Amino acid sequence: MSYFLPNKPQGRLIIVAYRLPFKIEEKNGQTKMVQNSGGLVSAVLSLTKGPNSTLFAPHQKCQWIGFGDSEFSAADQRDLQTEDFVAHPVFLDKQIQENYYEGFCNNLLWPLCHYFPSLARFEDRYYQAYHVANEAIFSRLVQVIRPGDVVWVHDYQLMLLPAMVRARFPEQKIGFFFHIPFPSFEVFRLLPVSWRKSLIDGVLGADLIGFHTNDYAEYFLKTAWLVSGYNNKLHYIHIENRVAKADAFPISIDFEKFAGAYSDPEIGLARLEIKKALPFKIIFSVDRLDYSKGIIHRLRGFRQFLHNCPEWHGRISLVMVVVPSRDTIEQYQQMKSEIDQTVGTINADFGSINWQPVIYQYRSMTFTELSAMYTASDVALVTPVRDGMNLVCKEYVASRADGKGVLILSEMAGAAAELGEALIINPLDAQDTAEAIRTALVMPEPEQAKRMQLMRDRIRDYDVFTWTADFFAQMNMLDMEQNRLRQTYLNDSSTKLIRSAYESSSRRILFFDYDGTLAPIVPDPASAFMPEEIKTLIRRISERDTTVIVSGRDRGFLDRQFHGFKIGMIAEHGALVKDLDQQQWRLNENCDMDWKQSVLPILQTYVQRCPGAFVEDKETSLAWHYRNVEDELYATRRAQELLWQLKIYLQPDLNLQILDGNKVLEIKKTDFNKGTSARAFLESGPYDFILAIGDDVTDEDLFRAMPESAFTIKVGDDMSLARYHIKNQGGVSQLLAVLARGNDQLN
Ligand code: GDG
Repeated sequence: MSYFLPNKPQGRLIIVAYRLPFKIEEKNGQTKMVQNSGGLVSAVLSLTKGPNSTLFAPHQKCQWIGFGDSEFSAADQRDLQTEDFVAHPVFLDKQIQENYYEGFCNNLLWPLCHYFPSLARFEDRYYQAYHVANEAIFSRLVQVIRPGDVVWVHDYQLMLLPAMVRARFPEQKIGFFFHIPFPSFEVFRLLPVSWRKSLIDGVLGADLIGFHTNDYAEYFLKTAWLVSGYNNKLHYIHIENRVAKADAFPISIDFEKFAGAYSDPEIGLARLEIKKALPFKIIFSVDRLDYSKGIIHRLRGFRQFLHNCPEWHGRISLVMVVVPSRDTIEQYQQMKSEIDQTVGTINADFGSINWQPVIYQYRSMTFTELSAMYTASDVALVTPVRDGMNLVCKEYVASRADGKGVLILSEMAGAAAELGEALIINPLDAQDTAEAIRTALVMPEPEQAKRMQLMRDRIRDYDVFTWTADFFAQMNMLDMEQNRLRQTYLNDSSTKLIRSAYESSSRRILFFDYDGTLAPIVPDPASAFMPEEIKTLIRRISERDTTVIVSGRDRGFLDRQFHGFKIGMIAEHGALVKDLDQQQWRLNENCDMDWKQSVLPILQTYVQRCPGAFVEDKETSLAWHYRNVEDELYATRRAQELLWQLKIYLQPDLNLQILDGNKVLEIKKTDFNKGTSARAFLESGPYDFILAIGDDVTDEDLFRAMPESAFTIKVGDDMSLARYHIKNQGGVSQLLAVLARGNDQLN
């Protein structure tokens, strides 16, 4: 996989996350920084030191801002650095910390994003503390940041921060990554209106917003639209004068670290010890104590398996390690007692003096122990009821350098989107889990190896280093695209520029789209007429300059609207052309219309399925309009469905194309478009002033066909190739008036 990496490093990398990348240990009265071994830390290191280090200024340590505990407060800032990182700890008042972290983060955002709304607590004091905590981090960042630095904010604890940075430092490059699931709008909307808006607006302060899966990115895009009114196209979101992007970047692991562990002698010894102690099939699970991890459901599935398969009694054990976490919270304590009890009951009901079905440990493991368990076990049971990604399953797969082992994976983990060769289960379904355990235990080794190989290749190709490189490559590309994507609205100075170019030129050509540009969009297309003011202005302009109407309309309609004008016309998206002399229409090609018979019935079906939609049968095309459908969201979905079906259904040799226009899908022959027909007009003379204006997706062909020097203008705020935007159709007449005035002075 190759990525775009810029040659010119700009600034430093500033990571902002809840936790700092190291712990402080005290030895002989001296403080020592011990770097965390987590994936994010080494991934970040690869950005400032490894093959991707050209992304940032050379020889600069990574700056890392996060919350510090009491050990940090005792340390001097000068000591808070290692060879690679400089830590900037932020301290919170104990009460604020509690309301912020235990409260808003873990009693509200965490359960909500993991689809446990009944556990969510909506307290005002939590929200206030969340603000204070984000502001405290921001104040520290202000002391650290320099122009050109890139800020990368992590996770649900800091959703307000990107907007704070954007407001103070509008030009700063900001990335944001959300490590947990982003829920569907139906769940996110449970938050109070002002809270959900500030969270979404907060995140939208970033340039690039990353999620683990495409689903989460889509949920976020929809939420951003419904909560804050920002529309998106192809993952790009238009926010006033800039463009942000939300996309999927599935986090991964340091593949080689886990793959290499298999042949590490110390790990090999530990593996032998395990196999000696448990001389039968081993099923392994490890996770933090959390209701999202599905620990109780896993035990139910295992119990069901023991019930279904007595032949396996005495021949397997489930080694279940639960790592202590948040156990000061009452909910977590209750969950722990429930786990203790369930394990006890299973062992009592099915075990014997010689055999314990569940070996349960409530503790954390060293890396050696963990790798030994990964490589010793026959089956890994990863069954979260919700998980942003889940790295344990990727680590298990990477560790199996021997090609053995079976992964059972919950469909609710983000990782399931990438690891389709695992046995995918619904963790809430005990029978499904039990059946998968049985299948895993009898899976032949060649089958295990085949599945492992495919999953291992995939994780090796997209490891945590590729993940960071991918994120920053996208960030740089977005930076380069900004100018093209940015919506520059026509203002006084650009209008003046156009006017003076107009006045100083001698041979001018102007292209105008009709619907949505010269005439407002109205429910009945037959009554979309130009306001008198616009009609007069166009007449005045066309008397002096070459003026061309470029429309999707049929020729009869255009003839009626521009009767008596000295004007060129392009109808049906370029299929028909009428030159300035107004003599006759020319058909762009020999349009064989037989294809219509096969398309019309599909369009009519969608008229039935989407009340309010209608079909327009034009001379050279068919159009399915949905501008009159009341429920816009529903209509847009139906349009996408129809688009998809047409793409599948239409035979390639029909040479048809589908134009996804403004509330219309139009099907026509491929060999022409608004741009190709406009070019023929352009070639008719050496023009020194060229202007093209339109509102529709099909007008992008027109803009693309224009030379660099042309003034291209998009009506509306959708993404466009045009140089300028005008907010809405109402703004067009002002521009025409300026041109017509220029026109008058020239006359
Ligand atoms: C979030 C999201 C997303 C666990 N116990 C021990 C231990 N671990 C290591 C594992 C693994 C990591 O912790 C846990 O990975 P998860 O993916 O489950 O991550 P979360 O901490 O829940 O955090 C999650 C992740 O962010 C990344 O974006 O995947 O969905 O919730 O690396 O190996 N490591 C050792 N001993 C243990 O006892 N050595």
